[in-house]
Amino acid sequence: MPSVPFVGGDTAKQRDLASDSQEAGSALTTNQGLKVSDDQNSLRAGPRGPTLMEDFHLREKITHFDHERIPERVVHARGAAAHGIFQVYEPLTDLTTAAPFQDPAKETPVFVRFSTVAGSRGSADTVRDVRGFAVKFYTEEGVWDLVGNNMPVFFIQDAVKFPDLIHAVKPEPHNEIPQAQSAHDTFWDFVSLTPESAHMLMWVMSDRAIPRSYATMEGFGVHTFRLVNAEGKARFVKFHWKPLKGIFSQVWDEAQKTAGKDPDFHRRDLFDAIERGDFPQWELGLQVIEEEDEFKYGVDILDPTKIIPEEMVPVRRVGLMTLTANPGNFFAETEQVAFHVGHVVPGIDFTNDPLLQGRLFSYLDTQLRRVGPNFAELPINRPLQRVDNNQRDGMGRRQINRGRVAYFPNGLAHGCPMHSPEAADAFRSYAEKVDGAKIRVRSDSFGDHFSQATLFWNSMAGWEKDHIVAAFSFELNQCTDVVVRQRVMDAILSNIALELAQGVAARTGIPLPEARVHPAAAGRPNADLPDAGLRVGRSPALSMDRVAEDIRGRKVAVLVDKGVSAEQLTIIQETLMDEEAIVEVVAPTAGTVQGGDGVLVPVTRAAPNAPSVVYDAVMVPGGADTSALQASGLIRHFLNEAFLHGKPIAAIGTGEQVLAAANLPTALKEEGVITGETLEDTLTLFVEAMRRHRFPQRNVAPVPA
Ligand code: HDD
Repeated sequence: MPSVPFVGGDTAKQRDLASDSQEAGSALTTNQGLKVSDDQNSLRAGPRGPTLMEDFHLREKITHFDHERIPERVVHARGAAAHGIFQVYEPLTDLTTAAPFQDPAKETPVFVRFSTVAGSRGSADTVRDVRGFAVKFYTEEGVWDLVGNNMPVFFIQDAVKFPDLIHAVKPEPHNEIPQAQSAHDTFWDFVSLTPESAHMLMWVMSDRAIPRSYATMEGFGVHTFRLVNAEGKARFVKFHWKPLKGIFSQVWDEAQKTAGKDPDFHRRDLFDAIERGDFPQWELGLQVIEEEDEFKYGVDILDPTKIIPEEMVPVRRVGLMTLTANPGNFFAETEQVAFHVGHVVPGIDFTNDPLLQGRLFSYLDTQLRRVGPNFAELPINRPLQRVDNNQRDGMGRRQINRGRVAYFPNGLAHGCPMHSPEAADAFRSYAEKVDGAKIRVRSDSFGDHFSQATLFWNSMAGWEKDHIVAAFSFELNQCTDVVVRQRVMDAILSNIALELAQGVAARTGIPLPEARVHPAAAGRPNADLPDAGLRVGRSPALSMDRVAEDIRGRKVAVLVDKGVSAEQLTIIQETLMDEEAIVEVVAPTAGTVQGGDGVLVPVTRAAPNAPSVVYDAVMVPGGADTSALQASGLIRHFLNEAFLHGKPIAAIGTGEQVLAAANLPTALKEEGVITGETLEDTLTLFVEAMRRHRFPQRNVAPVPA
């Protein structure tokens, strides 16, 4: 499905929110409505005297300020969000009665919040972490929250372990170090004693954990849910979000540097893209499994540490989500939005996945603590339709429920509001038959912790494997406890793939286990489940080794200084902007530079403010003289770093001398360093190279001359 530009106006939710916004140009008042005569001087006894208690305006203003924060989310504190719409391609009435899936003409408003998990609210965007991908659908039958991640599995199989997992990954409690990182002893101590985390560890040590942008991430509902149709027939379903821009990441060194140079990198990218009309889009995909096929795929579909490979159950793309507007107020919308996996609409239901079951408790509980008992009344959380029930009062109540009846059954209010036993659009839980003894036991069918970790490894391209080895090695080299380091090797890595264990051993100095733990001892293969070919195979869908369809939204730095050919620069800008790339002219200093052809060239950003890590590719035009550019240490550093991070680099004519001054090899066309071509050919090759995103074989920066 082609990317569809959004042409509509505000979504129904944005119109709903707009009714709350302040009048423009109004006079400053206190919270009691008094016009304020002076907001810059507090009331005091004489010009040099003490401030008076009586100054109610000062006290009100300061008190409100003192109470401006609410508790940050215990996980997923750092995030950014946007409004948009979802549209289904064709009615899915055979599968579900869920409101967003009935009518292709219907635009369902959504609010989507992306997040990291471990860091606090002020932490950097580009840390190695799972990304939250939470979608609130404002349907005409109520709010549905699909609270997913950018990885399809999770670390643990049972919600009772969640506080332990989070305590282990968060900063260590005695010194609150390190911020937003899993690279420390307590995390690796926990996961090495929790073999069910092996598959998820592969995902978080892959480049999936350092996305280039939110728009280039996949999303997953993780658990198996149910779709229920009007006849009451249920099927199992896994939800996927497929980004139309493709799946692309940074590289680790780049991500770390971006965290310092632009901690708001992802937030800024999302905000800027929406402001310029480059609306991020994802297709919603469904993997639908008939109830009778529940045990057909060699894994327990209730186990959140497993995927059903797309090659076994294809992902059917059923609709398109487009993010069209930024929030008007970060706190009121992005901070106060309250997601809950238990917010579902008729036609969607749960399964007995023990992680999902625990989440069904946790999200409501956390919203009550974080936002308060009336969180659902806040503008960003309230459904589009009227809410009517007998719940009353509590802190921050907005609704004024008139009358004396707040109970059911009642006669005094004619039985209203009444429940709807007959209504087809009322929510009814799927009548799954449940019968079992009360036990604290995990099903044996959850026991195979390694096959899919191996499947993931087998499915990676060579460069992806290199990055995974490097990531495990980096993390373990940050760990100081030798027992922890060795346990990761013995209990986790050596059970996934010998090649992986050997690679990490070589980079960390951790000895390989003397006798490799036999896979059977580590809980595989699982004798209870039919082998559906999954353990030996590959799943190409897991690899990120792909080429983008276009370069829309990619950021190119064009390096210039005095002497640059303004004519070449114009052609470069026009060609790349026709491709909807973003082109910024970067020079050692801000302002303008004198082009070789006498034209003054405006500079977008000065090199100290324009680190190479925030660009996807770099181009150096020629001109009468590039000596000023060659002499700049910042420019040489820029080029070296871009080279190290595998970015497309092109130089035209005398621009090549700048590459030479930076000691870059110039004969590497296959690896995305384009030189020795005409301007036209350079641009064609450059766009092609940008569609490949990165050239990961270049992992060593040349030493600057
Ligand atoms: Fe969670 C937030 C996703 C397991 C408890 N979670 C939160 C958010 C996302 C996820 C996207 C941020 C929502 C937002 O943007 O406001 N969480 C997941 C996924 C999981 C998962 C995909 C596994 C499949 N979570 C999980 C478990 C528990 C929680 C097992 C507890 C038993 N999660 C929470 C929470 C949070 C939360 C404490 C923190 C803030 C919030 O809910 O609103 O309730």
